[in-house]
This record gives sequence, C-alpha cells and structure tokens, in this order.
Amino acid sequence: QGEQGYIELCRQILDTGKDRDDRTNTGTYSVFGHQIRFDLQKGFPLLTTKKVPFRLIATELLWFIKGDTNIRYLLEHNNNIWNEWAFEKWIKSSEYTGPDMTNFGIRSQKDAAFKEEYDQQMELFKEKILNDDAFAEKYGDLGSVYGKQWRDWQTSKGESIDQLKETIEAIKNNPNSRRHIVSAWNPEDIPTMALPPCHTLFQFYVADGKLSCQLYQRSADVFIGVPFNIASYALLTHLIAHECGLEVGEFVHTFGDAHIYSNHVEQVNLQLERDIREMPKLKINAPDKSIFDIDITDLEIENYHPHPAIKAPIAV
Ligand code: UFP
Repeated sequence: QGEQGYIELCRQILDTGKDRDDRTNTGTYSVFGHQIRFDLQKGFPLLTTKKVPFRLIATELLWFIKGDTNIRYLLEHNNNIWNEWAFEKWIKSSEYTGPDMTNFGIRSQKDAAFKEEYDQQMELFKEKILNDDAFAEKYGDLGSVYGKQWRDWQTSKGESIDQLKETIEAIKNNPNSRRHIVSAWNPEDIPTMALPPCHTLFQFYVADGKLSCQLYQRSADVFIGVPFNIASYALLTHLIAHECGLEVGEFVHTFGDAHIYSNHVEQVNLQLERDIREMPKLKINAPDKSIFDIDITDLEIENYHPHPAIKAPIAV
C-alpha cells in the first residue's frame, strides 16, 4: 500500500525478478503482474524517498486532458519530456539540413562532442517550434499519442470519440456503471507508433461519494517511469473527482511487466535505504473551473519534503 507498496515492489523485483533482455538492450529484472493501492484520502502520492517533479507531470497531464498532441504547449510550460519524439521526426525529414543526428539518444550518452552538437540542434528545434506556427504544426505534432486517443479516437466510420468527456459525463449521470473506461491502446495505430502506450487503459469506480481509478500499465520502468505514472493518475483522479463533485478514493496501479533496468540497480538500492516521509497534499485552487480549463497555476502541492532526486540514465 502507498509508497511502502512501491518500495516493496522494488525490493521484490531485485530479489526475485527474472533477468531478461529487452528492446533497449540494457537488460532488466522484471516481474509480471503486480498491484499497488494508494488511498488518496491519506495524501497525494508524490514519492518522498526521492524528489519527483510534480510540475512536469502536471503540465503533461493537462496537455493530455486538453487533447493536445503538439509539443509546443509543453515547451511553453518549460516541459521537455516529449522533445526527442518530435525531434526524431524533424531530423529524418528532407527539410533538415544540419549535422547527422542519427541515433542521437544513444550517441549523446556516449560521445561528449556529439552531445554538444545535439544540444545545439535541439535548442534550434525548440526555438522554431515555439516561434514558427507552420513549423510547429508540421514537426511539433506527435500524432496518435495519449491526448489523441483520450479525446479524439478515430473510428472506422471516420467519426471521433471523446472518451474522456463521455466517461466524465457517465460518472456524473450513472456513477454505478461498470463501464467507465478510457483506452489508449488502439490496435490499428500500434504498428506506426514509436512508443505504444505504456498506460494502456484506465477505469473509474464510484462508491460512498468517492471516485477511484485503476490503471493497467503494460510495461513499467519502475525506477524512472512509475513515480511519474503514479502521480499523473493520482492527479487525474483528483481532477475528475473535482469536476464531478466527488471526493477522491483510491488509485489502484496494476502492472503487466514491471521492471528495473540493470543500470538503475545502484540507484534503487540507494532509494531503498531511505525512510518514507509524510505524504504531501494537493490543492486545486479553481472551485468553478472545468477540468478542460484547469491550468498549472491552479494546482499546488503542499508539505512536500522529499529526499533528494536520484539521477539515472534513461533507456532509449
Ligand atoms: N515507460 C514507463 N512509463 C511511461 C512511459 C514509458 O514506465 O509512462 F512512457 C517505460 C516502460 C519501458 C519503456 O521501460 O518505457 C517502454 O518500452 P516498451 O515499449 O518496450 O515496453
């Protein structure tokens, strides 16, 4: 349960996880099938055993909720977490005439001179996305990512389904329904997606005036990704509860392949030595705003006193 549950999952993976090769050739320890429950009444589950950047998580979630798939919004909020995906499209296009950026992810981790060149090209790219509308439209859009599937799912008849809005309406009008589901997994789109959705599907449940949410995450980088994913879905649950006039219940996090990369083991061991602190609180300072209009300045995390952040390489 709660952060203790996260810590136990880490320990279980290190103690009993299968040593497996993976797509990124980094190597992982993994378990298949696991669940952690977070009682959102007890506080907001931003981990305290290492610092987790709430602002990045919140701006990304608000971007999904708006159905926006263009990184311009993220850049305007100083959020760089999706840049590489758009940059990749840019450097592969015929309009790109700068130095060769093939395999920039791996090369910039290994080659300092290349990294300098890459950083420079990335800065130029970001500037153009922010200042050139036509360029942003062409190269800033990531296509069928979460925002698209949640708000504008394309049917075979050429129609659009706003899953998030419909689910919110259903929670308001028919709270006992067992069909409050939003799916990001669109089999038709998977073959052309750079990263098939990791958070695959989520469901809501209303009881005693409280809204609970369960996520099925097919693949989970437990050290780097999961602390983000927990906070993101906890925030989504708060925002939808706020929209529907409900209290928050539980966030239930269900995992498929839960893994720790071999080059994160040392960092995880450091985190496991730390004591868990009191959970922070989330405040939504926007009593009358709809979920689709809420903005990062309306959100506030109080009483967050985590242990320091822990750096680790991201598998690419
Ligand atoms: N990953 C997460 N959470 C996310 C996200 C990615 O843990 O929100 F976008 C990790 C899981 C896995 C990798 O280590 O990214 C995706 O690789 P694959 O598609 O091979 O599962």
